[in-house]
Amino acid sequence: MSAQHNELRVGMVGYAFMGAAHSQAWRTVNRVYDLPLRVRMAAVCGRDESQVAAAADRLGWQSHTTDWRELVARDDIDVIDICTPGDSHAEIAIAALAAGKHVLCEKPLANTVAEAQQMAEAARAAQADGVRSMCGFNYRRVPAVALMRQLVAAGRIGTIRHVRAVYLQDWIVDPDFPLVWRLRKDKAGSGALGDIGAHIIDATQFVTGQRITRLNGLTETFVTERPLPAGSSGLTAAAGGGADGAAPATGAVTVDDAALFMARLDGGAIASYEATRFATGRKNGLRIEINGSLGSVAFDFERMNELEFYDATRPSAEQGFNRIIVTEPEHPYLSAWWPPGHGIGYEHSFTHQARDFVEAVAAGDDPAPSFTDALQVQQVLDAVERSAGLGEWVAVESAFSTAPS
Ligand code: SOE
Repeated sequence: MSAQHNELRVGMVGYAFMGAAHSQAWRTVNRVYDLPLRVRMAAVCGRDESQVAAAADRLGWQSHTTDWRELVARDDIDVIDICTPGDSHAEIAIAALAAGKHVLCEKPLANTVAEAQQMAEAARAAQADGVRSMCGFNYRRVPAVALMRQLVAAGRIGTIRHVRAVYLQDWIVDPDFPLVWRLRKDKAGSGALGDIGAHIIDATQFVTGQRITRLNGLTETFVTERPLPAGSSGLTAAAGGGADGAAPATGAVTVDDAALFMARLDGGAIASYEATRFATGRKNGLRIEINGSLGSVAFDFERMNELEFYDATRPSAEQGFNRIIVTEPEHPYLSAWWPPGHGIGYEHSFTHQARDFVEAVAAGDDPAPSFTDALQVQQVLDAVERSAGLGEWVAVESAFSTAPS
């Protein structure tokens, strides 16, 4: 970091949905929280010169480039923020860490366990030189989810029996939705499983403090062929296409549309998970419920400023799910925002993520979730795909079973 100016100079690679969310966070974090370092949005990187120049202007970046290697090599950049599709996470993160840059990398960490292992090893090696790294599982930074963890950690629901989590979307229900990168294994690694299933895996492990050890899963691809997007590169048409007005060329969907699995956690809980892009009518329906011996907590992203808490220790005549409005200053992250009852949104979780990252870098701490935490999520994703292929229970290889390096 630029010590003389107490600045943290960020270079971001990628500027689509996640790049826009991260840009909003970098723009606001110092205006909302009193932090020891001031973020400078130094540069944004993208492949197309005119598009990345427009993105720099729209999102508030001071400069732009089309070469991420140039960004990594600059000595006036302290942080590389990776907001690209998963097929480039490993190459960019490993180069950035080797160059002594702190790294924030979007989820899932990588497209394969092997890549995630290389990233986690590179992060551990860089740690010795004070280089910090974090994976961007933003939902753990929704205040109601962080409050869920506080209640569970305080024993308010007792021994955890059940973990129940779904992440439901419907943006590709239309078979004519084009074959975008999230539907290609070579770009995304997996489909709903890694894109949104990773979120509920991380969030439930974060809330419970327990890790998934064994699971039995299935995946499904409902629509196996889709029209190629305009200007597709690197794709071979599966059928059709051509200037004669025939049906647009199509390409094969090579990832899951939906994934379901049941699991055992290392603290004794049993769990069910569902991630799908075919839950017609559910736009971003992330729901988590944890049932314990003394009560339950339940979160629904469609009501993200609320948490339901059932306290079984209350007199039976008073029992029922208590709807906590999570907007009090004592609730996680909320002290910096609005007076009670006003609420916050999806984008605020990214500002909370940026705050935690900046505070950790300033303090010389390692932010969470680490690349090793994210590697463990990747191992769960891999186990679901192995189980789906075998049709049986499989063990989750654990990132934490290896001896600390
Ligand atoms: C698409 O499913 C997506 O943009 C995910 O990639 C994000 O992680 C999620 O927060 C919203 O939906």
